[in-house]
This record gives sequence, C-alpha cells and structure tokens, in this order.
Amino acid sequence: MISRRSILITAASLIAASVPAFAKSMASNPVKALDTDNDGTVDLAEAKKAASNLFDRLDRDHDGTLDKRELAGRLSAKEFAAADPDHDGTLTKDEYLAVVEQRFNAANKDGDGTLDAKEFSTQAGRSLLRLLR
Ligand SMILES: [Ca+2]
Ligand SMILES: [Ca+2]
Ligand SMILES: [Ca+2]
Repeated sequence: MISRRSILITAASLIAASVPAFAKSMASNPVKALDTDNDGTVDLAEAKKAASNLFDRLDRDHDGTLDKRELAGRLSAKEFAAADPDHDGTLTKDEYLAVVEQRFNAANKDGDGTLDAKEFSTQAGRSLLRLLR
C-alpha cells in the first residue's frame, strides 16, 4: 500500500530529478511521469498536456506546425495523411492533439476515461506514448 505522503515525496523528487532521470522514469512507468494530479492514472487532459509539450519540442523551426521530418517517424505515412485533412503536409497542434485523442480512446479499453499502466503496455498504449514523449 502506497501512502499519499510517499506519492507526494515521489512527485517532489521527480520534479527535482534531472532530465535523463525523468526520461528513464517515463520508460519504466509512463503513468508515474504523466500523472500530474497523482491520482494513479492518466486522463486525456494529462495526455494532451504531455503531447503539447512534445509538439513544442519537436517544432524545431518554430512555425507552429510539424512536418514529417520533425515528426521523425512518430506517424506512418498513412496516419499522417489521415491526421492532415487539409493535405498541406504539416500538422497543426490541433491536428496533432486530435490524433492523441484518437489513440487515447483506442488505448482506453475499459472506457473509464483514464489509462493505467496495463493499458499503456498494449500496442495502442505504446502508439499513444510515441506522441507524448
Ligand atoms: Ca491523473
Ligand atoms: Ca515546424
Ligand atoms: Ca482505462
């Protein structure tokens, strides 16, 4: 049984941790790293927040959109075409977050509105994670 206090200490040490340690914790337990309200699961708002931060990091030329090069294989050609309804070859943040929402819903097998570690470990969960980190 994990106490509320130890969860808070874990969260505080996570924030204090260096960037490589943060990346490592993402790899071992994505829920822990993404669960900003510490309720033990990742909801859509938390997933979109992480996705939005990643979008900003990937947007190297700071034009507010991601092209295929900036996405670096996170979407297949087919997924990219589906996510880019105006076919201008780039994704806006809204288009990117729409894909995140689709993948979140696909990963949320029990339909409870949140993702737990087990749901992240599925194929759908892993494909969502590629858009979050
Ligand atoms: Ca949460
Ligand atoms: Ca760009
Ligand atoms: Ca769920």
